[in-house]
Amino acid sequence: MKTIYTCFCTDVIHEGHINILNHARQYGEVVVGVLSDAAMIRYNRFPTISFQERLKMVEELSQVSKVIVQEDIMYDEVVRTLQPDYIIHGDNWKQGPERAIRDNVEKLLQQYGGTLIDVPYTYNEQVKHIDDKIKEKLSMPEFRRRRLRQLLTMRPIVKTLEVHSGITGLIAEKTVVEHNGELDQFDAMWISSLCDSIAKGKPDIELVDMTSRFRTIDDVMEVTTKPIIFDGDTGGLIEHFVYTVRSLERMGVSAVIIEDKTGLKKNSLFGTEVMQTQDTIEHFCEKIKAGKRTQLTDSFMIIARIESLILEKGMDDALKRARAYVKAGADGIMIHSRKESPSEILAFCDQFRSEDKQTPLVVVPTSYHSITEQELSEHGVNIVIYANQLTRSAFPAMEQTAKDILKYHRAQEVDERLLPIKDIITLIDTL
Ligand code: SPV
Ligand code: MG
Repeated sequence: MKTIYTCFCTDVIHEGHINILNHARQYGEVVVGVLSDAAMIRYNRFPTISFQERLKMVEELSQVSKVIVQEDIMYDEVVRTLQPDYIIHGDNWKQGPERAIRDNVEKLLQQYGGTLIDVPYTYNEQVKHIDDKIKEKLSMPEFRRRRLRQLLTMRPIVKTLEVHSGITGLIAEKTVVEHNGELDQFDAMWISSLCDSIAKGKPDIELVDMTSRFRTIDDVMEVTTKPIIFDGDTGGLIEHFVYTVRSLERMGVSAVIIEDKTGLKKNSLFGTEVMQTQDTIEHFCEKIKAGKRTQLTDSFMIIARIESLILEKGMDDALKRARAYVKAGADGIMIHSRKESPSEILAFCDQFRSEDKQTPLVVVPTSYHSITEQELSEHGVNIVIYANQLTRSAFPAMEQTAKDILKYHRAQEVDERLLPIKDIITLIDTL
């Protein structure tokens, strides 16, 4: 009896999967791998049901003889242990980043004369409808809110990209890359006060009001499913902050980060070049406590951001504040720096981690951008936020285009570096 293997990374079985299984059955005994959650979220949708439920769903299929767990996106381990005569998959993996997985399988099979079978991918109204329903479920407040906490247990470091509109949200949502045989995507989105303000042509001084900031969240939420970390600036007055917490929680935002500054807030990247006042430990702890008392779900996180290094108050002050904020109930600590070297951030992380193994650590490597995610993770960082790179990449491109149209009195010279019209009109999903 020959063995035929396929791997499922789905939380619903539809006619496309049945088609693959019916095909597979003709070749021999069908073994199905269920991709682990950790592997699935590297390039695919976040699962809406538990891994055990996904396993059971596949086990119940009559065409399936055996179910195994596939721990990795690439098939090396499975092929080594199972040595299937055939591997079967929908032909959709011939395009896009998933091609790397197909290449991996092809190479592995060649080593011992196994055969790869691509069956035409099933995509019709019904499959699209099932797809839409899962996406809708993932975007619901309950699902989305708790996803950040889930990711913190599943990812070595949660990679977060700044977004400030529907279109930037779609970039964070949909971008998947293949590099050196590895697939990757962003885990979460950051609604930056800086970039939300810049998009509106305003300074980052808590001038853009909460109603407008919530509008941005809503625009992003309408077209995405990934969790949102909201830059709450100082959180404002304690009496106001509690209302913000409730609103964010209700909307399905996963976390708010508030910084320990008071009075007229200026962007941290100005450092001590402008007048900025740090809050007292006591008052900021009161704000954290008030927020924690107000929130209604267990999934929402209030993360305390420490500005001591930005304001050159020293490492001891930063660590003292971290301890106090955690004691006050903060669900995470963000430590910020505007130095080009990551050394002070790493020193903070090492010391903090030696005292506290649990509390999530968040960093924003804008100025110390040479550091890699792996290095950060090795120093105990759990969330990395790329806080403004999308805005900073779009602005010079748009400005140059405006300049060139003025220069040449026509658009031909700029056209070759623009997204083709066909691509821009198909970028957005239609219902
Ligand atoms: C933001 O993105 O608005 C931030 C991070 O608060 S920073 O600009 O580095 O202060
Ligand atoms: Mg900000």
